[in-house]
Amino acid sequence: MDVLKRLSVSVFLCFLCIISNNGAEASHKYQPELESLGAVQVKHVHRTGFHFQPPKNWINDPNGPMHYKGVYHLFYQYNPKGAVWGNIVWAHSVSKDMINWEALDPAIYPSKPFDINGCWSGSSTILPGNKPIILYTGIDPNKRQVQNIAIPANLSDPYLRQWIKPDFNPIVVPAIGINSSQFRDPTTAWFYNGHWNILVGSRRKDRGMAYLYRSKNFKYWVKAQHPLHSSPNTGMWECPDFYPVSVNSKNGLDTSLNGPSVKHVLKASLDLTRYEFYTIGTYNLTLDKYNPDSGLVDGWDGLRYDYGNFYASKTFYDPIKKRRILWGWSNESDSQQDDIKKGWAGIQAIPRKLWLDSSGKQLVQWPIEELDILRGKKVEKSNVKLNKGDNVEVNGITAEQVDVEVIFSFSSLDKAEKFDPSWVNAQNLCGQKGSDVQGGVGPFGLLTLASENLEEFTPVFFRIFKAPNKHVVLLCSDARRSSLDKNLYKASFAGFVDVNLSNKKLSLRSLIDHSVVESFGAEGKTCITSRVYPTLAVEGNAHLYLFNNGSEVITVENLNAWSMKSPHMN
Ligand code: DQQ
Repeated sequence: MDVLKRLSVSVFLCFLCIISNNGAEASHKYQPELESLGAVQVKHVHRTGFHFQPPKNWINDPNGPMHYKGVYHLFYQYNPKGAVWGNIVWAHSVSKDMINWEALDPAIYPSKPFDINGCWSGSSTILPGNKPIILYTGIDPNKRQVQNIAIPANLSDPYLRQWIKPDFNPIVVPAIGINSSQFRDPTTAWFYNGHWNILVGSRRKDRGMAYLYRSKNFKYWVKAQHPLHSSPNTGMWECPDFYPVSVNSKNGLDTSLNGPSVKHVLKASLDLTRYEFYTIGTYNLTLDKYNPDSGLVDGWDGLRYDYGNFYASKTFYDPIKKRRILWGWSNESDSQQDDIKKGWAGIQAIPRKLWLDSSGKQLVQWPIEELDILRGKKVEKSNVKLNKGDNVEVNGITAEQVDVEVIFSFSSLDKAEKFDPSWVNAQNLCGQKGSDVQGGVGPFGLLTLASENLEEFTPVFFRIFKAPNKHVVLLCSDARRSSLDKNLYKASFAGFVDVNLSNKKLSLRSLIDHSVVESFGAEGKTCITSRVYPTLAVEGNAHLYLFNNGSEVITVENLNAWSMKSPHMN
């Protein structure tokens, strides 16, 4: 019976993996024949204007973001030799504002037995006395995943150009009983009761695990008896992140903080589906356990930072503006062959400030305020009525590189369609009820990256349903008609929005940047990033429209759109 049960769980997980792997290839597939194919030329047509990317080649996870002596540092997984995953090093860029970036030489690359087969993801911690330290996963000569540290060679260099890997590495190896190929991505350390603590992501059979390790001196680490948290049927937990959030302020908290007005967040990136989830809960210091709040679930039914192309994310505390900032990798949704032709793959989403919603039930995210420095020519609209079937163009902006904020309102919810309780999966619902399926209240929103005659467009829109005791709001970012190119992964990404509709308003902000549409619904309660590759709506031929396809008239109370300038990007 037990065997049967396990078999059916594995079949189910495999199935999940196939249907919902977020368009992303498993990121650790060694492909010696492809990984060092140098870029012949870099194709510019879909390169982003203001999102983080290097001049060429493959990138994935953001690693060890931090602030040090007036400089923001971003490290990231990078293949210096090609546009597919492989040859991974920690590339390094620095910035004064997290918008303009200067590339430095890679900070960490395979050079020692404890990382000779790869320098994989990890994080940074600022030790007392303002001393940064990096924790990362190295792949050793036996292909075991081990955890290492690296320290700056010169603390007086705010750019931290050089890193030393002490010979006493590795500092953590997979203990007996831990699968050595599923043991990686150490978190930022937090301090309490005389010890540093870190998590390492792993799995035992199908159970996702966040193993807990403790150290007094950052050199000798001991595994705690039990993991901080784990959950059945979730598979490998990559890139765990664990941090405190304030219950009564939007300010971020230093990772070691705890106390009565503090909740904790645990995030894991699920290798099986390439989706992330997070829970909010309580970190019990006596038992050294984390318990998600009741009603919050681990796994693919849980809450997500982003319901689209967004993975392997990492937060850090910015002491300058007292905020917690989230970085996430936005993977491509074209094919590997396309990436090789393009000569590049992967971008980082715009860094987001993140805080606990006043309900305590979810996080809220918003692009960092520094992004506003790129806002150029502005177009404004107000009090525009959208009847069913209306498309109204927003003229006068560069529609392929724009930041647009809209507030929509409606006078009544009476026409809202009935919600079927079997609609538990937002993405499936969006697939069923796309922007061209007429509704009651909605679909209404934006048609982004649209070609002139709407052969191509990526709609980002709301649809409101009536359930027995409440209204259900769906936010969709639907890539199905984003491109005439047939060989792309075109998902109808979607998430539900837990928002109070008593003021009969809904807001939407979209950051549109050539091949990415990054959207924030209801002031950052539900976020969706889509990667799209138009063939017509490119290079000056993209358009932006407002639309409504529901019988309830929608009013655009206010729209502000800014053509976005390009920063200095590596
Ligand atoms: N990417 C890294 C791993 C991590 C994965 C390798 C997540 O450390 O688990 O490039 O995308």
